[in-house]
Amino acid sequence: SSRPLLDRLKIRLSRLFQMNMVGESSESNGKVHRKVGLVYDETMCKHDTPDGEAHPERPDRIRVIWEKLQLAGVTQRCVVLSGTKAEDAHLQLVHTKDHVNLVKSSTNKKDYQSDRVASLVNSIYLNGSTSEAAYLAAGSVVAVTEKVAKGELDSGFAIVRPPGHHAEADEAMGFCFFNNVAVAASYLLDERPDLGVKKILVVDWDVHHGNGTQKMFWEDPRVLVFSVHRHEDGGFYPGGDDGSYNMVGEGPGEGFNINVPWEQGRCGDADYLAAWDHILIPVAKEFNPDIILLSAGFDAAIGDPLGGCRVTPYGYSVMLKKLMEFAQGKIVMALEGGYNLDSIAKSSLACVQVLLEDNPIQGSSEAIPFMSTWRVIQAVRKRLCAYWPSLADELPSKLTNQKTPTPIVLTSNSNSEAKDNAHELLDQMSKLNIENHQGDTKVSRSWRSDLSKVDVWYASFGSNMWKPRFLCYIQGGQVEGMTKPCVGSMDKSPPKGITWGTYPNRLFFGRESTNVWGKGGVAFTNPLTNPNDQTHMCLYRITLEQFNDVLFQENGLNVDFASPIFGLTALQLVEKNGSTPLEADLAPWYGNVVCLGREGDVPILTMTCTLSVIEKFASGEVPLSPPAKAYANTLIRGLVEGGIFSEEEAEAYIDNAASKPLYINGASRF
Ligand code: Q9C
Ligand code: ZN
Repeated sequence: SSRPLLDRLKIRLSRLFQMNMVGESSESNGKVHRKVGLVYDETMCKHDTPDGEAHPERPDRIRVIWEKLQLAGVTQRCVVLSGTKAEDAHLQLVHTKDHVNLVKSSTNKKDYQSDRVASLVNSIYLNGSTSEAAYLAAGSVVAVTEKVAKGELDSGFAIVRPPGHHAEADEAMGFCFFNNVAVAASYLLDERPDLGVKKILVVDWDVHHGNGTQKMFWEDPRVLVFSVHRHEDGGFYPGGDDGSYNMVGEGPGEGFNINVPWEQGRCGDADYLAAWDHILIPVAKEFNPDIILLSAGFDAAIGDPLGGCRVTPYGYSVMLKKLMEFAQGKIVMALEGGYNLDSIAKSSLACVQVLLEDNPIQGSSEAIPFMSTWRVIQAVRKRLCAYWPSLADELPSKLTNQKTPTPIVLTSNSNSEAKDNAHELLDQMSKLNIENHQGDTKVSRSWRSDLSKVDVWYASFGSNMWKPRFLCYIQGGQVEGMTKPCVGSMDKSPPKGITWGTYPNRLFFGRESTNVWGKGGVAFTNPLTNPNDQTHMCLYRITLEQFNDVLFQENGLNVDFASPIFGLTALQLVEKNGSTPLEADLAPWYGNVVCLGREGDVPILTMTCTLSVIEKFASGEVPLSPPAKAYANTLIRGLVEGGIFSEEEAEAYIDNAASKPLYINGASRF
């Protein structure tokens, strides 16, 4: 394993220590603990990319979860099971014989490729251990499910990979080979009538739609499949109409398939809990399942590089707690996706603590759902109320009016006063600037007014993550650590929104000194993505006009330019191509605007160096250099005050970014 030695030692020590502790406490305090099963088997780590290329669905995913549970001392309080291989007959309850045989015999990429080229392009890789891992993943979920159904265990968590919910009857896709949860559900219903399970609720909170599971139980009223996922009108993986709320099942299964398709990313605890309170929980009460199988992907977690959502460990724990009220708490969690190692470990621990009925972890849900969330919830309720009468009531407007706006592009400037102020300021500025001719001012006036009508999210990864520092670029001024003040933007209105995101880009520090911070390297991010890399960014919603003023200041320019450095044409280009190099002499530092995605209609833009400069950093022609203390502290303050990291974690994050060499990677998107 690639875990640092220190971690392994810590685990050893805590294991020794906790063995004694548990021996004493479980007898002395007399509290009856719930029996929670955990499946973990290192063999499932052997499934990997054939030639060691980086991939988000990587072996360490299950290792970090297991180590987190060990370090927290919960594994000693659970029943730990090693992996069990699935039986072909059980796999064939939901898969075709051909598919099972294909996975069984697929010992290398070529074998598989020759048979099913199409499958390979649909987000699948395999090596000589894939088949074994896939059999273990499915068989382990079956084994723990059987034990929970029998009552040998109260609940369980199968920490397995490869994941399962995208796998269809005759197709591997989305990193999945066998549909682990579907196999387990069918096993109970078809093979074990003696256990008395007649109704199964499948809850799929993986950020992706559980297309495989949906299809397998499409006409089956014994299995109620509920999936909440990013959908974006079919634009988010696995895409198409399958994940829409109109897909309710057919024949006897009509009404027994429920999709909650988010229209946007950034959904967090508030959005998920709203879906729970106003869809899943009322339906679960009516359905009254005998057992719950949870497709527990943690890729809707905050910081996930693929998901782009913001569910916290606390949010997951509350969602799970609410499910514990059903089926006498008989819940089997099976890991699906989840690609931020830290997030999946923390979220898994929070969930196991719920299964153990430990004191709930601390957290708060101050945030309120997006407008789009209420829109989706109301649409789902309307579509399904014929089958589930508890969804028929209209939601109180007191509730649905409490919402954060869904981002949209401003098509007209509603704030004409602000505009006039900006003009006034501009006039004053131009009077002060002798080089700014009358004619230029006119041009300037119109570009500013045009760009003030367009909103963007400016994603910052350097000192601007600290809000007071970023505000210097808007309002002018100077904060601790800066050697000179900023002039600020023409339009001094504060950002209309602030949020955080994590992107698969490499953060690094380079160049020797700057005007504003003095000696030391400053932050850049590689415009090329790599799933192993992560840059945390603080997003500010500002106008494109303000974005230009930030760009001017970042590049040491005055803000009284006659034309924008990044106008509407450049914006169109960047949205199409991903990045746009700016005029090289004008913007020597942050001369590359990169589009990281969109939130609703609003593009997310960051500024970094160009690829040719990246090459110079990688070759050593331009130096990489660690940030000076004052500069690093500003980043740390931003990350801590933004709630992304503790101080120690933030320090480690910066240290890591400052000390790793920079490699030029191929661009890759998963
Ligand atoms: N543009 C699970 O989370 N992404 N699978 C493909 C193609 C595949 C995720 C993107 C994501 C699969 C289990
Ligand atoms: Zn997923």
